[in-house]
Amino acid sequence: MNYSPLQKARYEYQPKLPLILQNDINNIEVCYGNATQSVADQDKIKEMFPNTYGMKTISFKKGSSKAKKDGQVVGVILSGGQAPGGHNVITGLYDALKKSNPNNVLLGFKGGPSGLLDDDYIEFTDEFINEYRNTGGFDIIGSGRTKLETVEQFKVVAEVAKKHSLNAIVIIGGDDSNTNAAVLAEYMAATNSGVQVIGCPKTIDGDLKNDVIEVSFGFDTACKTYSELIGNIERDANSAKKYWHFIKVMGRSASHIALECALECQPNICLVGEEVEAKNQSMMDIVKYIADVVEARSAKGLNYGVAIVPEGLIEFIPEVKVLIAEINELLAVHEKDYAVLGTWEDQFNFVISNLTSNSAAVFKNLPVDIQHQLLMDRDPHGNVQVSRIETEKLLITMVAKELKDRGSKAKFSALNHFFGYEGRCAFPSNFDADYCYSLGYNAFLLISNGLTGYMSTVTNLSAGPSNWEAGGIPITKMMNLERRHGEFKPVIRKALVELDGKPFKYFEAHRKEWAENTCFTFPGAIQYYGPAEVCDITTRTLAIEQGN
Ligand code: FBP
Repeated sequence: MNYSPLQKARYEYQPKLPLILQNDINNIEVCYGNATQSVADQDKIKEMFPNTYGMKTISFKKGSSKAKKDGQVVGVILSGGQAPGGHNVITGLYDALKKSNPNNVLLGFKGGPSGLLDDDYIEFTDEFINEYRNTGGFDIIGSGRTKLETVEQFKVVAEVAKKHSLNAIVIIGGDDSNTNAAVLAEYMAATNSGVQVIGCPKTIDGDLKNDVIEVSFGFDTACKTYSELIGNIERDANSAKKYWHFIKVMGRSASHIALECALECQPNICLVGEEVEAKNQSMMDIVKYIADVVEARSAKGLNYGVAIVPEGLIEFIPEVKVLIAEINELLAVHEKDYAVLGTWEDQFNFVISNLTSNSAAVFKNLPVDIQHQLLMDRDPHGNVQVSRIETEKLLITMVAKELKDRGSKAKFSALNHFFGYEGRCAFPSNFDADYCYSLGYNAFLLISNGLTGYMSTVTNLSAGPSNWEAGGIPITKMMNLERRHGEFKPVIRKALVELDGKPFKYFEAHRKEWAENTCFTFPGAIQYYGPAEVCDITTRTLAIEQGN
């Protein structure tokens, strides 16, 4: 294999650990904090997780370790969408495990949760793992979106674990995948299988977040990658002065990525799904707002601009949200009836006749492409696949029509972009390389201390690795009940953009100025080498949240 100069250089990078994890593993002592409760639906979640509910928070201090260091056989999976840094979680876990005892074993199950069901695995060796240090992607073992939820599946996992004498499984994933981790941990505890389950918080979307998970890994690198591209487009727009660029960025539900890119690039418009929902803004309200900005800039001779559109916006627009919920329910309940419909006309009529009159009217008014996209298969967790709905094109069409209806003289020549997959496998930024390595290393400490049903946590993240703190949080603490596939299920609550949070408030205070004038900022490409204030900075969101 040929390596790029950067890949060769990144192999030499030594990720930084929090000070506590730099101690000899024998000198790291586990500390138990307060007992926890789920964020909502406490009684029901407690009933569903009798063995893993209410556990204490975990931190570590220098002291004498009672951890089990030998005979550790750990399995690991990558689950869900790719996020930069996943390889470093595995290398951190591997290094801690081998440091503890070189005879300890790490198995990587391939292709996500299905690797555990199919017993498709590799045993990591130094030679193999070294090829993946500090690199992007999930290709070390691959990923997948299979949901582990049935007792039959758990039994298979337990058999596979028994076959390999696994004492722990680490699930590296987002909110849905860590929901899988919690359910699996409960099953393993209830059946006295002796298998511990530990989660690691991954997702570029940044919506796996709470008081102890300050950010999910991959968010930093993905946002920096998108922001570089958005900044470049801003400079192009400012040079040519003839196009409006509508840029959809990933983030299946929450608008954290869009907001972070806006904070980094200061575009003319950034829509925030959570605000749209809170203010009950209809599709036409959004279109009118954009048209107003286009006209205001045009009046100053600025017939160009950049608008950031979060991928999840469509699900926050009240009338579309109701429509999607009705379609989800319909497709879940009438799955078989719908599957046999052969033509688009039959599908269209079936959907229209089963929707409420309001939703049927909304559906009929959407362009045919969007209608098709709203009916596409759900992902295995029951989510509509928003990355495949072309909201940015829909907005361009509707804004152009609105300007025409107004008899506007504004020139509106618009181009659409979608930045999604290109951000998910970049070489992890120094922040993500360090954070992920620490999460993996820390996961081993949770395992060796006999814990299960926990998520690995590293906190105080804007203060630099030497000030980071390591620990664990019970996954059930983050759970509530949500409607999925037509039933209520226990899931980790998604962290949406908080409209009274400091990052949104900062954006809100500046957006008028950014809309009417041209205040673009150009973050440039991720820098891996050079001054710390360029290379080691984290996101604006985290910096603003933590007052740095
Ligand atoms: P995860 O939540 O699994 O990390 O995935 C996030 C994401 O990148 C979303 O931003 C996007 O909507 C989705 O994955 C795309 O999924 P797929 O890779 O299956 O097309």
